Amino acid sequence: MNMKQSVIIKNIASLLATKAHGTVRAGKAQGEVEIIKNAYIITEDDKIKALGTMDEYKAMGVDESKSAVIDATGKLVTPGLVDSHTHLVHGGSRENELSMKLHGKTYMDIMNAGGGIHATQRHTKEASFEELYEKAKKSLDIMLSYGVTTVEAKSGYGIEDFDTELKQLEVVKKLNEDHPIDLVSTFMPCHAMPDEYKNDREAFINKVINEYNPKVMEKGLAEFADIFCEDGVYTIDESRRVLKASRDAGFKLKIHADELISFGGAELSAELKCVSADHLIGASDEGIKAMAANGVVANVLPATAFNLNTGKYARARKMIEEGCPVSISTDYNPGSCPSENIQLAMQIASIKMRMTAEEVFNAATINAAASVLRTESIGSLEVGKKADIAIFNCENIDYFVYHFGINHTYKVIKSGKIVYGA
Ligand code: IZC
Ligand code: ZN
Repeated sequence: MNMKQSVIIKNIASLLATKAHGTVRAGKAQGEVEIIKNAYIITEDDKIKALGTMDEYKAMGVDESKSAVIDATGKLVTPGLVDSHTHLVHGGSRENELSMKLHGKTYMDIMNAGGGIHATQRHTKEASFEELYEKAKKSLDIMLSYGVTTVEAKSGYGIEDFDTELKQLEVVKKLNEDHPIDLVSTFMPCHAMPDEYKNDREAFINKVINEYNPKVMEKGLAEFADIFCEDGVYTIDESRRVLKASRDAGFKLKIHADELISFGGAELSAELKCVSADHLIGASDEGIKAMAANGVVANVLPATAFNLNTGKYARARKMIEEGCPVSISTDYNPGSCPSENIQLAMQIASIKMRMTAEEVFNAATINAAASVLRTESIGSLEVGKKADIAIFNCENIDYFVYHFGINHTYKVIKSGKIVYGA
């Protein structure tokens, strides 16, 4: 018989737990958490077995001899963080765009001049599978070091070059097998309009719908489909058509909506009942209301807003007030957010979007799990869920958000194994 693997974390200053069944948190509940002071948590194999106060722990008379025991005196323990929007797999980098930005060029100026996504497209095409794998693996190691245990990863740097799209998705698949972090895969060929289709946009869209979608589905390489719906990229009507067809092909839906201007992407996400709409910097009042009414997760990407440096941030307060569940992700990518640091994204959300520490933690855990349809297994610490646990070098969630720009992580446990800080 196999020995059961067990980790005991005890003397925890603050345990961010959920005794009731964890589910997406919207409105007032976005700001509600359950904190157990002087707590313990025990895992068995890949699951959470028990949690509670140290008084309860002592009364149980636990035999510690067969477990890895972690003393978490003075530490904060939370669910493993979920980064539900990244462009993880890509070739190269775009630091050459920094001085252009400093001289006043916008994201779209750079893209329209053949840089931006088009530059990364060239770098990703040139890179071998192994190069992409090694680069993305390094980023996953960094994410893990920040307390992240689940990451969504998109294709979208092959675009019309379908082999490169497949190469990206195959890298995600292999990393999901090899790396402790769990990956959720998203197919996003409509990330830019290829030059050669500029005068026949329908032809490219037909290709995506009729050729690419069925092939990716058949190979089982992606669970979600996404599109860059934005002025100068894909129109509302094009996005509607592509997303509907993607849904018919079997994909769950995400959308890059209202990142740069108010464009109607939030409204479209509600109309299509997308699982999440992401960015939303320019989302309208009507769009936010419609999203709330249709259960769309508002996945805000504060580090991108910071780096775009237009001074505008998604209106998280309005979203929470209207009842949208808000999640926070990095948007890690080589252009608009060259940073894997989800802790910084959470801190920017608090400072610039006025989200409380409670709202921020729900956003990066249970609501982020909702934006990848994983609330049944991850996103909260409760008995029976996956033992994905982050331990931070601070006593409470307020301190975590307040002391910004550093890495608070002490240890990370993924599926019951100590995978960082062992
Ligand atoms: O490479 O610029 N916004 N897609 C939409 C991105 C940013 C990624 C990039
Ligand atoms: Zn993105």
